[in-house]
Amino acid sequence: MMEDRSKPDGSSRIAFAFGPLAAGVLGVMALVVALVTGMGKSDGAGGATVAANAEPKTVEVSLAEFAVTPAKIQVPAGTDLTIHVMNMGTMAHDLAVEGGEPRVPMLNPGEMADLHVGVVSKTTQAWCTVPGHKQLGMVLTIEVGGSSGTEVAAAAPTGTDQAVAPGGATIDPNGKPGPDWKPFDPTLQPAPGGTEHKVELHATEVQKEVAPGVTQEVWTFNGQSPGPTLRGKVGDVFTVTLYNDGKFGHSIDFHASQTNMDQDMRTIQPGESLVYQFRAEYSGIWMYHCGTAPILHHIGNGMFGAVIIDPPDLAPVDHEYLFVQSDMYFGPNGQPGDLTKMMTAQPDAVVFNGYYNQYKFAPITGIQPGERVRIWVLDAGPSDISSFHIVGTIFDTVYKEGAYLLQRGNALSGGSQALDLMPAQGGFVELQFAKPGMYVMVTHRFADASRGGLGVFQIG
Ligand SMILES: [Cu+2]
Repeated sequence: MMEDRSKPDGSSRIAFAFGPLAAGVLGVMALVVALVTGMGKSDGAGGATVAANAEPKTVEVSLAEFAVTPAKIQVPAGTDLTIHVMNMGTMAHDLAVEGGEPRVPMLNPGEMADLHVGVVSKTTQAWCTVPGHKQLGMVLTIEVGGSSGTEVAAAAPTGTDQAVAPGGATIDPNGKPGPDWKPFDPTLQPAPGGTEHKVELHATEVQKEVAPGVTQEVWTFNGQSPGPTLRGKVGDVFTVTLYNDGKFGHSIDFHASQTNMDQDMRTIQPGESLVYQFRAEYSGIWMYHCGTAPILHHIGNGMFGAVIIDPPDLAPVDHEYLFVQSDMYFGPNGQPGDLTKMMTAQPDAVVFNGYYNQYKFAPITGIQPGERVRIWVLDAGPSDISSFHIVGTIFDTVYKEGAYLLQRGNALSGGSQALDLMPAQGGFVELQFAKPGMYVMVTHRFADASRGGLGVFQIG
């Protein structure tokens, strides 16, 4: 043991170092033995009152991705229960009894703490409060019953039966964006000069309006979703410093790079930083995203963005835009998205650049008929597809996943009506608007257009 951080309220958190062998042994101990031991009558812990005749017991449980082991403990009514909690996982976890208290602090891998539940009189639950971890199965049932105090060997939790309350925030169908809302500027800036790009990204969780009447805790890079766009040319070197300014572990995965995931893409805890350097070897529009488990939750909550590496000899155009499509699964207002919904891939909203019907509320203007327009599209998912189309136009140039499907001026080329993208795919289209007036852009997967995947170009 390296350190004993006893706290005045009687709870303690102990950090200990152990090698892989010891970790394995401890893990097996936690799984197989799951100790139930009688301990001293009064441990002086704060919280619940200890009845004079309460039988004290200490039960050992371990936390890992994504389970509490054992998943169920059984104690006789009236037991003065203490849970010895060990984090045997590779991420930070905690454990809080239903209602939020009592709880143990966030434990880093290898740390342990005692959770004094107090006298238990009815069946209750405790779970890890890191968003998404409960839904993935990190729930402990404390069952009151029997008289022996024996532990029930628990089956592995499935996760899917630990559904959160149904529902979540709902969009006001006749609503408008709130007074503080600002549309996400879809204008794409040209690549900055030079061949080396230094970028700072800060992982943060922020409150953000994402639809009329819906504010979510959006997980972001630099407070925005999609995150900042990085742009350069083949051969350029990007040196990205990722700072974790958030509450939870986060990481970053650049699809534009080729590297090992255990180093550059490792999860860093709040307060930590890492440097991720890569040389762009291929052109294209590349997704980047947080890769911390559960990845579905981190992407679904907004942690994605685009890296654009211009193809050689990219022709100049009059206007260039970027639309990142993503699917959203609302939690209650002010909360992160609902991981259980994400696992069913039935979104509440499908959005361009992070807001429901964003460019219907704030149409894109400033384009004249006949001007060349290039539109980059990235499907960030996490799960939905895209069929990008602009009503009343034909694309004369289409570039998808590193290759031109069509190129203007090629006498053998026809035209294109939609750019189809799977999650994590991207490309661009080029077009000219024929006449002044209104042109609607959609994902032609119309169920998604009706869920917010729609915008307007006001031409002329
Ligand atoms: Cu993350």
